[in-house]
Amino acid sequence: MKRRDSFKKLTKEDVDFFRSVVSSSGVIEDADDLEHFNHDWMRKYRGQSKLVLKPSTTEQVSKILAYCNKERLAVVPQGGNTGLVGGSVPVFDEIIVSMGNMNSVRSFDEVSGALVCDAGSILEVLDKYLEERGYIMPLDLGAKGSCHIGGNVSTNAGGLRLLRYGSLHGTVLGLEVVLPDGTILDNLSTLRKDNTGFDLKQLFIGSEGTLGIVTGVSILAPKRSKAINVALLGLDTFDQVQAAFKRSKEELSEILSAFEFWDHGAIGLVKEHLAVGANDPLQSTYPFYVLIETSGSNKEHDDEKLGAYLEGLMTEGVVQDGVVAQDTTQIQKLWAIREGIPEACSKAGAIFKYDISMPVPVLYEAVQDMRSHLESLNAIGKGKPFTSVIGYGHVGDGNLHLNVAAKDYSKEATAMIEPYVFEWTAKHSGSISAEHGLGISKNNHLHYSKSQPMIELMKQFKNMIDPQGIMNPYKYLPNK
Ligand code: FAD
Ligand code: S2G
Ligand code: ZN
Repeated sequence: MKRRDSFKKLTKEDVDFFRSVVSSSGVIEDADDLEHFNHDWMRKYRGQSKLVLKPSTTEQVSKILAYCNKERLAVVPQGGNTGLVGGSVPVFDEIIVSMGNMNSVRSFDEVSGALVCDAGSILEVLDKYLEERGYIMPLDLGAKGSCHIGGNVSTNAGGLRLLRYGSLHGTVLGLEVVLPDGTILDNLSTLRKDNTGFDLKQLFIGSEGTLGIVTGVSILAPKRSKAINVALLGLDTFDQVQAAFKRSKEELSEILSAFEFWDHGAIGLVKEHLAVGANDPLQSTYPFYVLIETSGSNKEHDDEKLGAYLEGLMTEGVVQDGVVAQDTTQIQKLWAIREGIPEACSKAGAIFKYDISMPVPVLYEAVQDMRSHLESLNAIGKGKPFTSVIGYGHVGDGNLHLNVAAKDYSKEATAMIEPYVFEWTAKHSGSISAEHGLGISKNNHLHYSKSQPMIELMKQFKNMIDPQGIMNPYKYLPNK
């Protein structure tokens, strides 16, 4: 891919202008300091940005974008830089606008639970702020210590609590967004109901920095449950995982707050690479694991319900082993196994990540078919291009994280699994990106999940909002 000639190259005058807007502390030009911003979390994508701007106010963001729009300077908005599709780092020398300095809570309504905060607020910091007030963030991901709520909104992040609290399309009440020409859209409503015109905020949720910069978020926080239980189960087949899931919806019903699974390969990598691997309390290893979380208001009632559910599964042989966490420490230890899987994967070499959604019954077939496909190419095993294929994810969302470990990210290796994995997903009526978005790694495969008329309409909308194309270029929509 080639750098677009229509984008201006940065000049000293440009930098002087930006210094007049964000003062020197908000301007990063030093090559070593730039490294951190130019690399993505997986260290798979690397940009050559010469300038990072760190605005502290919405007005500063507005001035920056108005100038970039006039001068045709390309921009990449960056939050916690934990994205997994290459969306948060430049492709060439785009200016990075890092939101880290905009991290204040603006207001919190203790009656409704409506929280209004800056986009650069870290998810875990917000959750702690809410915990002190008896509330909880309606999303949780393994990246919570670094990711920003503005990045979560921009990627429409799913995560570990979607099963209980739904998607950001439902929990976000309003957004403050700066459009490419510097216009500030102030729609930071805290109303649960507002049926006055097109619901414009929805278009920015999941737009991955291609339509503007989210500077403020209004989100509805649920009350934090007093009674939390977590159980870890060992199972022999994915059919049993599904049976346990179906039963959990029937028998745990309103207190079910998470249902995560992982396979033997995933726990193997966690035990091989991470200390939290020692947290596994089960006596043997199993082909499949399930972590179930319940969140309710009455511990006794929940303990009884969970106990009856687990007993039923055990006596009917649906699960082979199981343990219920006895205290908060054990709860954290079990979650640490699940949340450690991405890091463990990244230590297994070059990881090809496929975040796909599909009907639950076929969820694990994607892993089995990928393995057989690589075996048919004689391409997996010791000394071969690929070393392992593992699966884990959010069963309740029909969301599989298919991770294929390889020796390197070579074109030959990529060609063995792409477009195979996208064709497989389309054939099984799935989506080629369930929650991580498109970025630079999935944009050219969008047609496997969206029709041409839909892609055309997305392009028209993008051109209307960002006619100069300066917002996060080369990504999200298919390149010509
Ligand atoms: P960044 O990575 O900085 O940016 C992501 C995208 O959003 C980019 O396109 C960027 O340009 C844009 N962007 C960022 N901030 C703004 C803004 N203020 N305005 C406009 N555009 C913006 N994702 C899930 O969905 N579910 C998971 O369970 C999950 N688990 C993860 C676990 C680990 C260990 C890791 C490393 C990642 C995980 N992710 C998960 C992926 C990632 O954390 C999410 O996509 C997250 O929402 C990204 O937030 P961020 O602030 O890091 O955004
Ligand atoms: C998760 C994280 C990223 C990955 O752990 O739920 O979204 O695919 C993933 O490793
Ligand atoms: Zn996930």
